[in-house]
Amino acid sequence: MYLKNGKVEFKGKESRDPFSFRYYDKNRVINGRTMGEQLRFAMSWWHTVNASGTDMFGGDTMDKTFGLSGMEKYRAKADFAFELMQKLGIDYYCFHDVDVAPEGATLAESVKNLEEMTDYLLEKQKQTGIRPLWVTANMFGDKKFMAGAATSPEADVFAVAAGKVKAGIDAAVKLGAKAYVFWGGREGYDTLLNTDMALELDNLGRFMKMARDYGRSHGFDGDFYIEPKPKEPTKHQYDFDAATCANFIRVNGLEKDFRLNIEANHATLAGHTFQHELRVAAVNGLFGSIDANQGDPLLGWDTDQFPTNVYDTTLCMYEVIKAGGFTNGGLNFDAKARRQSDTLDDTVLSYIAGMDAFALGLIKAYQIIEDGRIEDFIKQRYASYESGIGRRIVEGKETLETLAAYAADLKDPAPVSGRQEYLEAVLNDILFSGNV
Ligand code: XUL
Ligand code: CO
Repeated sequence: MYLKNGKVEFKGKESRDPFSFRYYDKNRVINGRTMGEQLRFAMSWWHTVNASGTDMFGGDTMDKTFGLSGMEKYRAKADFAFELMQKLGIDYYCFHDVDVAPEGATLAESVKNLEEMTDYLLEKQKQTGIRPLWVTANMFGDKKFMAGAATSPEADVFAVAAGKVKAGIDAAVKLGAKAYVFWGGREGYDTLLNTDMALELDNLGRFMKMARDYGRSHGFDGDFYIEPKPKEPTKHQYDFDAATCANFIRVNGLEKDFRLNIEANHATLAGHTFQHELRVAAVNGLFGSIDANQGDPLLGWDTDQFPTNVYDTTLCMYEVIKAGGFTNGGLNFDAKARRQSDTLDDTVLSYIAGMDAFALGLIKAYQIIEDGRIEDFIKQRYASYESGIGRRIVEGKETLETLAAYAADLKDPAPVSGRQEYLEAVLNDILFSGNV
């Protein structure tokens, strides 16, 4: 098995060794910063260490129990996770509370298990320098959360959820995580016949404010992220997409502390491109982090596949560069090897595929900028706002009356061609020719 045989090395694009990187050269400097710093890859604990190939029609195809049970099993999983990250040269990991420690019969027991396991993780972090990118709490798996957590109709469920988030923020501080994630889970509804939407939304806002206030008064100085998703598990999720979340964040006055964690497969489920969601986050000043994966356009659900589409990774990294790069965020592979990719070698090969696709995307994104044809076209397209009447509009110096007077005698003004096909050909040119 590959895991026994050393690290995955960069061997260049001519390499035919499947256990090598062809594009990801962690220490290569591009535009003043290393690939490693710019991509900030993270391992998702739930898919990598726990998911075992189960689908709606069949059970596990992989055994990730290491033949153990109880806390021993969780320690073995942690050993596996850190070994894998070291082999791949990944410096960050992301986890839900229940990924790393077993749930107890009560909140207090679960928190005790989590504290015991985070002691263990802290030791492993000290040995390796690896640390969490972000932490979250699973508030969707257990039956008590079947109608939501912060949006549950039961106040006791709201209280248990609050306790889990408190423990999660404590874990983030203890392990040095710079971000805490809220993915909606079951924060949404299936039918208005049984739902008080106004109360649920207010409660969700109250919950986030409690989390912020606790975090800020207990040493958490990182980002809070909301991860948009339009549906699944509930029919209507309250965190539908980036624009919906931006509105929620502003309505609740959370914009100083909260940003967005954009997931590729969630974007496409919302009927958007991944690039669109990243741009919406950025123009609202809310770009934070990324869950890197891809869906299958012929399947209508969240397949969480490893990202291998270089067209998408390029446009993603273009958005990241334009947004100023990651600060506390990074690229978390919220992705799992397919049910038929059932060996540990497949897990390693999946990460190599995803990391190489993003490394190539980073290289190509800088080439788009250097090439200049696309950016120059956009600049030219909006040139009328740089002088004359356009400039006065942008500067807020015009009114409806002054513009009506200005436009009264204009002869049928029309915009110039958008040149979409030409620009798509330019993108192909950059992707499929030139150096890497
Ligand atoms: C679910 C999803 C989650 C979050 C963390 O679709 O993306 O794994 O990233 O709860
Ligand atoms: Co995700």
